[in-house]
Amino acid sequence: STPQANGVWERRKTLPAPMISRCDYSVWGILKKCIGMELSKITMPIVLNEPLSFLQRMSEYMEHTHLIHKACTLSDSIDRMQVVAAFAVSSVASQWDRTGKPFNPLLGETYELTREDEGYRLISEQVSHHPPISAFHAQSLKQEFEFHGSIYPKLKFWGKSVEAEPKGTMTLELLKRKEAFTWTNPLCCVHNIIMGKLWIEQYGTVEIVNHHTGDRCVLNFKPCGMFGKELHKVEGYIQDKSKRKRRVLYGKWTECMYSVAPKVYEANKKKAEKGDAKKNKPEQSAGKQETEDMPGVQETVSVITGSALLWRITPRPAHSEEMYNFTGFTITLNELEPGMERLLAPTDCRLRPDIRAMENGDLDTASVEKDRLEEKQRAARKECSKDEEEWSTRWFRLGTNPHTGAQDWLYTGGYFDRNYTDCPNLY
Ligand code: CLR
Repeated sequence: STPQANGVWERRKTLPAPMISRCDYSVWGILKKCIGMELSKITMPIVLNEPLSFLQRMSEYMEHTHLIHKACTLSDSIDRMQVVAAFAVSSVASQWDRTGKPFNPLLGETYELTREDEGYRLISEQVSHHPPISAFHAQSLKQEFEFHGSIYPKLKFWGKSVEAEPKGTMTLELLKRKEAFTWTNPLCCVHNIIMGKLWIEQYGTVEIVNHHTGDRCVLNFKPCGMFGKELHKVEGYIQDKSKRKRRVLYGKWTECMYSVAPKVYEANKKKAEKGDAKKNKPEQSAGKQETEDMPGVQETVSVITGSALLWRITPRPAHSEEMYNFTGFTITLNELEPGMERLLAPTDCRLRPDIRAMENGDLDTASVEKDRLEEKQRAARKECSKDEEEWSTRWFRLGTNPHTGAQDWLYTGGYFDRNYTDCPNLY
C-alpha cells in the first residue's frame, strides 16, 4: 500500500515484484504420467502458479459490478436481462490469457472483499477439500442485490490440454424487484500444455433464467474452431415467457457485447452470406499450421448498424504480461489495505505466507511455506478424524437454492460482525 502525496490512500497499480519466469520448466515431464487423471491429485511445480488463491480468482467475477447496479435501475425486464447477460459474460473476461494456476485454498480458508466505492462486499470460503468447492456471497451495501454461488472446478487432463468445468450455479437477486437470475459458467480449456504457448478458451452454452418473469437468455460461447475464426465469440438471444425472440446478443468475452433486434440481425446475416459467396474466401489461406498452435489475432467484432453496446472490457494495465496477465482489478485483490490486518479473519488468504512470498518474488520461501501449510492441513485432518469430529464450515451451509431447487452452498450470515471465534488456525 502506497500512501499518496496528498495523504489519500490509493489501491496499488502494480504487483510488488515482477513475475517469475517459467521458461526453464517442462510441464510435460510432470504431466505425461497423469493423462486422464483428476488434476487435483497432481502436484504441480509452484512456478506454474500465480500469487492468488482460487478464492481470489473467483472474486474476479465482481470486476464489472457496475452492470448489476445498472440492471437495478432498468424498468423493462428484457432490458434488465440483457445487462445481466453482459454481466455474466464480463464476469469471465478476466480469464483471458490467464494461464497461471491459483493456489488451492485450504479447507476453511476465507477471502473477503469490501468495495465501498463499488457499493458491495463479498465473503468466500473453501467449504470442501475433496472435491474442492469454493462458495461466495456478495451483497450490495444498499440492499439492492445479492450475488452468490459456488464453484467446483472439475478438471480433466487431456494430454495436450486441461479442461475445467466450473460446476455450480450463479444466482443474482435484484432485491427491490424480488427477481432472481441463475446460470452456470462456461467451460474453460488451457491449450498447449505439452509445448508451445499456453492459451485459454471458454466455450459452451450458458443459459440465464429470470425465475420471476420466465425470460431466458441463451448464450453460446463458441469454441475456437479450425481456422480460429470463432475465437472468443459469444452469440445468443433473449426470449420471453411466450418463447418470442426479443433480442440477439453478440460480441466477444474478451472485448465487448452488443444487443440488436432479431429482425435486423437476420437481415444483416443474409446480406453477409450473399457477400461471402461472391468473395473467394481469402480468410482460408491463413493456413492450419498457425491456428493449431495459437490462433492469430482476430479482427474485432463487426458491429451491426442499430446495435446497442452493453459492455466493453477495461483494457489491461501496462506491463500486465509481467504480472501474470492480471487485470487492474486483479492486481488489487491480494493487497493488505491500511488498517485491514486488525479486521481480517485469521483465515483470510491475504495472510497466507506462501502466496505472499510468491507475490514478493521469493519462490523458494513460497514453496517451503506451501508444503508446510499442506502438511499442517493433513495433520489437522488426522487429529479431527481421531476425535471423530466432523469438519464444519463456518460461514456457509449446504442447503437448497430456492430458485432452482438444487443443492447449493448458502451464506449463513454474520461474517461482517467480525466474531472470529471457532475459526481454524490454518497458517
Ligand atoms: C475459469 C472461470 C470459471 C471458473 C474457473 C474454474 C477453474 C479454473 C478456471 C476458472 C481458470 C483456469 C484454471 C482453472 C483451474 C486450473 C486452470 C485456473 C477460474 C489453470 C490455468 C491450469 C494450469 C495448468 C498448468 C499445467 C499450466 O468460471
